[in-house]
Amino acid sequence: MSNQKISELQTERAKFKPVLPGIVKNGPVNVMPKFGISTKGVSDYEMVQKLFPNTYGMPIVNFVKGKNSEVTKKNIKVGVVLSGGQAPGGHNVIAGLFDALKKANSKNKLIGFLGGPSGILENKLKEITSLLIYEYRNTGGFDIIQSGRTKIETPEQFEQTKKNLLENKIDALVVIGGDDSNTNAALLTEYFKKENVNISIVGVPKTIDGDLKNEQIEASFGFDTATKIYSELVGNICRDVNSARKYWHFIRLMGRSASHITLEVGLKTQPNIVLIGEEVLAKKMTLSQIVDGITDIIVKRAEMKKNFGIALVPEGLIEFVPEMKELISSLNDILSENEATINSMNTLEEKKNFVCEKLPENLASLMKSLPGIISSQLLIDRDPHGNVQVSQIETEKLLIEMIKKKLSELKKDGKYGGKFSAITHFFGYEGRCGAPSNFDANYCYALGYNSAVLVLNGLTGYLSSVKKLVKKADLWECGGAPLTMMMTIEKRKGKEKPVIKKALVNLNGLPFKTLLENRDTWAMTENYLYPGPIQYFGPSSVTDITTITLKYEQKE
Ligand code: FBP
Repeated sequence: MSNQKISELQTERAKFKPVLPGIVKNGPVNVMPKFGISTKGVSDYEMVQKLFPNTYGMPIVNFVKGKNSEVTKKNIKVGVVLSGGQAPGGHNVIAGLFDALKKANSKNKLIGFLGGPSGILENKLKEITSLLIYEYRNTGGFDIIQSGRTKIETPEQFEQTKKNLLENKIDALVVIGGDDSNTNAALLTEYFKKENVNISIVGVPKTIDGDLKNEQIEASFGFDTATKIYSELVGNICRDVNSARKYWHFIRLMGRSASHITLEVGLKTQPNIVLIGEEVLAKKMTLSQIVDGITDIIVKRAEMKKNFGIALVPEGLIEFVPEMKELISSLNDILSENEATINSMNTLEEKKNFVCEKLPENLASLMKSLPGIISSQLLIDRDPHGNVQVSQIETEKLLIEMIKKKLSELKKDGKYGGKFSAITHFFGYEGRCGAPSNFDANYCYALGYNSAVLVLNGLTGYLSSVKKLVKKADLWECGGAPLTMMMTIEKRKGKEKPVIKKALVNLNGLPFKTLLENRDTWAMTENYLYPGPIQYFGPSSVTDITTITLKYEQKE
């Protein structure tokens, strides 16, 4: 162990032994894969099938009890890579993977590729040993091997990956990532099949955003811990607001496009306003309609002498406002088609003028009407997958600016007599590396352990799937879901591409319906809830609770 000092909590938390699902708890030798019927994609079936001729249609796998001594005979070397944004519990995925591999055969090896997928391309790696993993069990962060957002998608990158994995004698690669990283894992699997490369690829569903879920994947790991951390912070602000009674707090919450995080935190803390991007899209709301709705609540509360409140704003909101969605999509195309020209420009003003000339008239005037800070933020570099980096766009400031304008108009007309003093927050990075909750510590360990069982059974192109998550951990079910069954076709960087379908907030689902039923009351009252910090020790009613989202979704 290194001499680095660790906190008291870390010392105690290192002793936590994750509970394994009963089905795999006696090791990989005591389970057998049971195959279901063949699967198909989510939509655009023909096109997806055409793009994945060798891997499309594979069956779902469930692990059942059985003797499988073959898995102990092989002596394999597995690579693991952490891809994309951090999410609490990543270290436990690696711990579970490591323990299962060693349980099957002590000669099995686990190799970590450093700094995300670029570690594979640049051949930067280190062996995960029992001494190394010991320090990271039940801790947050991805620092054991770090993460990165490089993607492996071009034929040259596939070739380089093949070369490096073969040279390192890697038998299987476990990709811990979100929808985009697992899309690339699916493409790599297809490439290896085509090239007759005998290396298995297995994915693990990671992202705090909660948008990598479907019938086979009930939750992505990290969502539970991150939302608990944000809920603690929002709850604390609710209490501050109710004590001081003088500010409106606008809190933007991470989550990329989907509003799952905001919805979960909203249900846990019951603030006055909870905006949901998916609702804005469904109702085709304009920015000024959103602003009118918020302003109406501010005015009504002011009439009750309540010049304070809390509004939650999902970071992806801006992408769901139809006019903004159209603007962002046109900007994405212009930026990718004119990358070199735009990069050669020295000032933001120059870039803005350039894109405005290329935009259709209505979008150019929308771009020009936005506050300078927002229009500049819309032009920042896209991520390697071509997505706009919504975490860099301060939507809460845009809303406040527009609300202030509206309130001063109302004041002039004698329709508003209150005071509006707003404070902004952005909670995102605060939650991504938190020490995993008991749920995430167990779930991640199970996902990692299960990914090893998939690999040991020679399966490839699967996402580690651990289900029945509202039950106790020892009752969870384990198996694998083919990556191609999650695929659809979407436009990325101006081109039609196969992608894993992102799960957005279901407006007919119980989590959103619960918000809908309560939000008018929450708007006018101070029915705030204070969830407090994550508890790692104490009664199971507080240490082992899962998210409201998962609980309600499983009820449906
Ligand atoms: P992943 O989809 O890679 O898990 O990322 C999650 C996330 O935290 C988003 O919520 C956020 O928009 C984004 O990462 C921020 O990215 P970065 O870490 O590059 O700033």
